[in-house]
Amino acid sequence: VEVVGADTDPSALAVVEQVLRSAGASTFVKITDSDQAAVARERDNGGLVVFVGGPTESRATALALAALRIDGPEGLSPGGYVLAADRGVIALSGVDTSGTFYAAQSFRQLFASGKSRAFGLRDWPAAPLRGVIEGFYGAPWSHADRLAQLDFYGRTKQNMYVYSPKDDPFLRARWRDQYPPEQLALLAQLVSRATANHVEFTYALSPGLSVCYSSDADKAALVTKFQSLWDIGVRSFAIPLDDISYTHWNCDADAAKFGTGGAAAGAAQSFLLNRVQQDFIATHPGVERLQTVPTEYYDLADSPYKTALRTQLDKAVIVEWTGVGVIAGEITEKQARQAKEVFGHDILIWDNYPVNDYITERLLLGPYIGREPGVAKYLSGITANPMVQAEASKIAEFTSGDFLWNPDKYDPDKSWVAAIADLGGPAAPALKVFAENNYSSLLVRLETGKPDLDSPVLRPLLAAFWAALEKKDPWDAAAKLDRYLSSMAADPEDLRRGMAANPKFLAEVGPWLDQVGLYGQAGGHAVKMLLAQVDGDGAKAWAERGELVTALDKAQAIRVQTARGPRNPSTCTAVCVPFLAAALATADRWFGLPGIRPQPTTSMGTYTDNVPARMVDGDPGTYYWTDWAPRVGDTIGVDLGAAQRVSHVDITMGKTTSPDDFVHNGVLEYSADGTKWTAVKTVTEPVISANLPDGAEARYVRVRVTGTQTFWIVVREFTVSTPDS
Ligand code: LOG
Repeated sequence: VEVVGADTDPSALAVVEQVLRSAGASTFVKITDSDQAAVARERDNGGLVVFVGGPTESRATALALAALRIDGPEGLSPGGYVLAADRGVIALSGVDTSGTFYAAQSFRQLFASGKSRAFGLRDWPAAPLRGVIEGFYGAPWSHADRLAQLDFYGRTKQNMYVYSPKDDPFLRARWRDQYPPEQLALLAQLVSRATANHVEFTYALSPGLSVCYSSDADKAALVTKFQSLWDIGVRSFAIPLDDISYTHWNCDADAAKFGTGGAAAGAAQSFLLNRVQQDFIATHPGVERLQTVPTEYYDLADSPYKTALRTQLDKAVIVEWTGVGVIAGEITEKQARQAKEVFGHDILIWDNYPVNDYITERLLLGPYIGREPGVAKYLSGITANPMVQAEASKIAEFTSGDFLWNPDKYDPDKSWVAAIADLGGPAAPALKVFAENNYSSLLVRLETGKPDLDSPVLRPLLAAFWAALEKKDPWDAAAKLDRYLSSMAADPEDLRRGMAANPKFLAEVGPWLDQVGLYGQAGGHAVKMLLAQVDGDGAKAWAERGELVTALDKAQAIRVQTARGPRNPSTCTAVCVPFLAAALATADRWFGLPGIRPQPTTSMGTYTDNVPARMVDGDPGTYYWTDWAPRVGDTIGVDLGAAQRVSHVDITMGKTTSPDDFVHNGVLEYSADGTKWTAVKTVTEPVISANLPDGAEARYVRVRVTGTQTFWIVVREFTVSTPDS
């Protein structure tokens, strides 16, 4: 029996009914809170009575809670709730309808976990705004993706979705254009799905590429566009101004009115936003606060631009900030407080995780880490910017949502395991192996300088294996390692079978999944090859070597089409390829082969299909081409697989049509262990030929960039010679 009020949240009720149905209930009797006699009768009959609705929805729940001597949700922060069960009664009571909806979600989770004892739960979110901003470059999510995401946010108690895909023309390139009716109808569907999930749908319009800030016509165009979305039910709006130039005006009127420079840009933006605030936000009761992304969204350094925003932009506007750095390795409570001060407005974090638009060869499937709890508590909240792969983004989104609800208790590892279980269902073990080898959590980007965190399970297994091999007693360690490598090799089949019900996920991750499988296979052959060598079985070692090379070549030949061009997926990053290269080097020394199969290394991305492998292919006609100008600290080089005597290095950079694409300020250096480096000479020319000191031992040789430059880098060949080669 369900006891509801006239205003009981329908979505909460739907969740409750779904849970009860999955538990075998086939008939529901619904009675309303005004029918107290019926309520009393049903309770006396001994059936399960479920009260749904907090003080604003149903009067009956409060009486039921009182009978159980449990306090109601009054006084909890928005979204808070009480969920209690005892003596045949279950009560779900939110401080608001969202709270009741979250009570229903917790009820679902508790039911799934099989806990059936009496319990009482008081629960509320730490951060007011918790969610996702679809704010990446590249193919926008599909309509079906978005519907699935909105349901997922509801399930994970997140309450915000910002609609801001960079490559949707109606949002940026052609922001003034009105939507055709069929597009508006799709947006209306998203809005109602968001509402059903207690998610605020924010419509974000980015006029910065062409707007004239002082123009009445452009202000009117913004307001007209917003009005068309208001008319289909949108109640939250944003005007992002990130990734535009403020040294350039789109109209002479702006130059005349505001002048030039950062202060002028801040004044111009404040002028326009304040007018939208007055003419649209202030005239639409029931609308949420306007949000913006400033052009300086990535730091805390005060500037003429920030001063202008701080002093001129209406205080009602919420300002988004990515932390220090576009991809912030960590965000501290202190920084959050400073952000509020320097921007002079309430701050919502635009968190660039797990977004992969700048590193399209990777999937970022690790948990959300590196944010102090105070960040969630003292700011308006966080919206995570996800990957172009919507389904695969759910792992990281689950964990950021978890953090935002209760940051003090957040445990990234536990949350991650729960996220895997939620997405993978019965295939969770296979999904875990896959995610472990795409565990590029915060983050590999240059700004952070952090080591790669990929393959946390495989890494120690490999270290133990090498150590055991050294002691000539590799058998136990090999068996453990082989078990894990087998699970990688089987992963494509296991996951495709186990997650067949989620074809979208499988399509998104296909090339990465195939690569994990091939690295698992290649790794298995590497182990067998090295064991055969210990056994002195050359024929077997040779056969395994052949299989290893075949699988490795296949893994490196995989291409995935991305917005930045074709890419070789990067899975098991900085773990699998170095292991396989080291295994080959070890075996080849044993076979007495010349034995250098150098693997290219780089800290930078790849322009189109000019992959790093092309600088070690022996063909000066092909080249590795980075896809951005290097920053100080960037490196390109080779990994020889194992430390060995080296005598000479030849590097040829640049090409006829891009003669300046070489390292203009750098240093050539080598290292046996990847930690201690020895400098050979400075690099200022496109062609380098250098002798290394007598007796030099190296596994790694690289060029490290020491000065800034605007040119990208082309490396045609990077060759290392040994004394006997
Ligand atoms: C963009 C964003 C992009 C992200 C990562 C912001 C505020 N804007 O550098 O659309 O997804 O970086 O590449 C950005 O982060 N600009």
